[in-house]
Amino acid sequence: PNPSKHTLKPYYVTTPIFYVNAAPHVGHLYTFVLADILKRWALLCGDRPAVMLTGTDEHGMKVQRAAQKAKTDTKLFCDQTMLQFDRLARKANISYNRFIRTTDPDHKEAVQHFWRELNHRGYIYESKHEGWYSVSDETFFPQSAVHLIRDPATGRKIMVSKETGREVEWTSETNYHFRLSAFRYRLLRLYDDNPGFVVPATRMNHVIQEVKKGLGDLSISRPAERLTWGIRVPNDDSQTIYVWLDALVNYLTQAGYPFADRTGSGTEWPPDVQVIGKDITKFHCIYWPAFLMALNLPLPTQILTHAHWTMNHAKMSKSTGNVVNPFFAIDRFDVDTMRFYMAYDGGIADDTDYDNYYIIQRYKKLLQGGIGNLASRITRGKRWSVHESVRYGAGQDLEMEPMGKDHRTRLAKLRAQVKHHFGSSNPREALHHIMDVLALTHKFITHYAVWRIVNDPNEKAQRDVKIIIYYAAESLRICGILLQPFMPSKMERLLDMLGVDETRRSYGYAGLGSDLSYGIPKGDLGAGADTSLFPPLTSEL
Ligand code: ME8
Repeated sequence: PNPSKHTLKPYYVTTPIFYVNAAPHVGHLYTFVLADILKRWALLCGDRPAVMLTGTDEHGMKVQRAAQKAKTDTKLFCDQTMLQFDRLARKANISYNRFIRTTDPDHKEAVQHFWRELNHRGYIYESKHEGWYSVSDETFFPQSAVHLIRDPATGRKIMVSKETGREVEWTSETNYHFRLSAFRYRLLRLYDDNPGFVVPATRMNHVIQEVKKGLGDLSISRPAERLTWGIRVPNDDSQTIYVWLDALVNYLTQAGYPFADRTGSGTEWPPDVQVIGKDITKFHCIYWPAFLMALNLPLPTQILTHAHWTMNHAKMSKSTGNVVNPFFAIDRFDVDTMRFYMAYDGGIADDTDYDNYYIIQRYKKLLQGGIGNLASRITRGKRWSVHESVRYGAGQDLEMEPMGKDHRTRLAKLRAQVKHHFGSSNPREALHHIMDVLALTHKFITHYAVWRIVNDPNEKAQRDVKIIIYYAAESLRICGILLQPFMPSKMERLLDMLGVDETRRSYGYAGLGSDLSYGIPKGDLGAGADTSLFPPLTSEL
């Protein structure tokens, strides 16, 4: 262990905290998986500890109404749904450090402290507020952002948000406001100085346009008689803190806010990356940095906004109900298959339509037929020893034709390229890159037809076999190491099959020839298709 590791600021990654108004669906699984991959990647690179935060957003009108509808006590209702999100995180092998709930006592203290600080610095004032409130989005919309439509379900005329299509209700009340308008210039400076603050760039541009259009002040409390379910405004029991202000502070609560040191040094603050869905861009890319700026707190380095999973091209959503149950999906396809599918097909810029057909295609072609097939061919080969090939083959060349040279070059460059894609917060590109190299390895061994050469008693042929097996084994080992963040259990098994020592599975060993000690499988490989890395699927469609 590196002794300085513990004095370094940990890598800090967060997910949004999920509303507990309904059960999780595969859209939530996607966010979990993306954030978990980023955390595991940081650990794989091994230069500092890593912290991942997830949890549930339990206050507000939306949850209060869902509990009323279920005729359940609100806290009890939260306790029940919260467990489903936590259960999903565990089932999906999400390595979070804390599952935070906004009903946790330390969070409540952090929010009230945050409020007092904003107030102390003169950023809060009281005034009358009128506007259209969407409970579903937990946000006010100005008149220009709503329109009247006929509800297709009931035929009733209703007012909805133009942006989200969700129903809004007219609200007129006195409440507290945050001087968001005072931050317009500083926000634009932030975006200008940090073009990577919001990923992808298209969404960054959209945020800049929004802020350029102008920013009004933000209502940050509701009368307690309207919204009872929430944290009270300090020194004013008649008002409840707005659920989004409450929710955003969760990221600070984890780091131990209020900080002993003003900037939070000595903790994991600030986040290196915050993963969110594109639906909540405004809250994280405009309101959130403004809140932090108001208190002179360090800002997150990057907000990674991802696209949505759709069903028949409509956004999967709890309120609409067009959702896929992630528990069933994991039971059916296995956790690592789902993690793989989400990361391989899931969009950052563009939405993806969820489809079992593609899960099965990816499984058969890339996992079972690709990496699984390669692993069993190499590790179960009766007529060669991986161990011997590795010791012999390192640094040796076949009289390499372009095919072999290309393969070797790609292997040698792979880890740096994967790191590059992670550096631009693009695990999907990283994954595609790794899978492309595996496909090339497949071509490589097919091209040299090693199972034919092995029959040739000629000394040169026997040497060539070892060299070919060496390069194929290196591909599996390197890809196996680099794929660990995506498919932790399967890759553990693969590296065991290859006999890679547990202490040699980090980024530093992912170079070509970085480990020459492997090749003797750990444990019994088992026989038959059902014991292979990616066994045949039991059900197809
Ligand atoms: O917005 N595709 O909570 P939420 C991909 N509590 N991701 C999806 C998705 C889909 N179809 N549907 C949801 C909230 N998500 C607030 C957040 S943070 C301080 C407060 C994911 O339960 C996506 O990450 O509505 C989205 O941002 C998140 O779930 C919203 O979950």
